[in-house]
Amino acid sequence: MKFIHLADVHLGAVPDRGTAWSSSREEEIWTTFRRIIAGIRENPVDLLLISGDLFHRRPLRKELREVNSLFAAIPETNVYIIAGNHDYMDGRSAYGSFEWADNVIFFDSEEVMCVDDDRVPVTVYGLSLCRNEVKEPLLDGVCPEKGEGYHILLAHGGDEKHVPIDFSALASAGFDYVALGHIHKPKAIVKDRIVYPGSPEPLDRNETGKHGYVEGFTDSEGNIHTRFVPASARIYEDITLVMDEDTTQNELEEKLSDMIEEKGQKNIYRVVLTGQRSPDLMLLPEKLKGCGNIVEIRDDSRLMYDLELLEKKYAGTLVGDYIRYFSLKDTTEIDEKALDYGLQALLETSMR
Ligand SMILES: [Mn+2]
Repeated sequence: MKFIHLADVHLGAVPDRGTAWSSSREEEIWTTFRRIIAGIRENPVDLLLISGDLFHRRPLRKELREVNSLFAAIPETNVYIIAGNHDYMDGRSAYGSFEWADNVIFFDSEEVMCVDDDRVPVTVYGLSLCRNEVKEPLLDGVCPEKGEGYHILLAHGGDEKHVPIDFSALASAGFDYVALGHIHKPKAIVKDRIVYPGSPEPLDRNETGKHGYVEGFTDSEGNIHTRFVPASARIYEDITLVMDEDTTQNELEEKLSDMIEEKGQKNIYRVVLTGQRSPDLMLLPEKLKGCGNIVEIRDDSRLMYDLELLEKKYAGTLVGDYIRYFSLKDTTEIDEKALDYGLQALLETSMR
């Protein structure tokens, strides 16, 4: 028995609105989904499990027709779908009245329903979210019926506002596999047993690292094994640039361009500036954005002042008092920034 487990595809999402690459990202979410289905067409699996948030919001009828035609093109695979908190199934949802292809099973209720697969010895259990917030622990007490074959549960949530889950209870409930959705980074709660595949495409800058889906198969002894398959067109990654007293703007731009070339021009980066920089550095953080797809520049660097020396030199003046004020208290990150910026402003005016 073989299956593919997808979740949180978020068709219709527009990541990084306002950036040059945003509309490409909107298309890539669809393209990657189509590519995964095309892969199943070439190498059929028994089950395709879609654990919620296939769509970023309530799907339109034309979007359902589109995905349904993709599913109809993989008739050897039975497709099981639940709704998540983004594409939740309420009275106004196009999910409600839609007529799916013969190989598609949509779970339309917030109560757990179960379906015996018509081709492989599997019983699939599933429940949809019918609201965007569900604080009730809907999975508490849920367990498989007695019977032969594999018992697979599809569910969406796992945080406080979206079906809180007691994972240790779920682990001992008796399911052979729990196909979860909602968390966008891939995560196995219990290896090969309780798994979040993550979203096939990352949707924002915090979703760094590999994205894809999970492939499952049974071995000769009948045990289920899973494997994460990377599938995204791009990834988000953080780049840290460490500065020292000799660093110049030009050097930063060259270093950043080199790193982006090495890591991939297509990927999307968040750049963090760290280290200590000279008060004489002409730093233009926004200009660094020209080096690639850069969604954010964060400046965590500190100005390099010899505080002891300055405090002595400017003793009895505003500059000296300013340094003294900070040296007498327990400084937070914000204090450090205030000290840097304040000192820079004071020194610039006192040098006139
Ligand atoms: Mn979700």
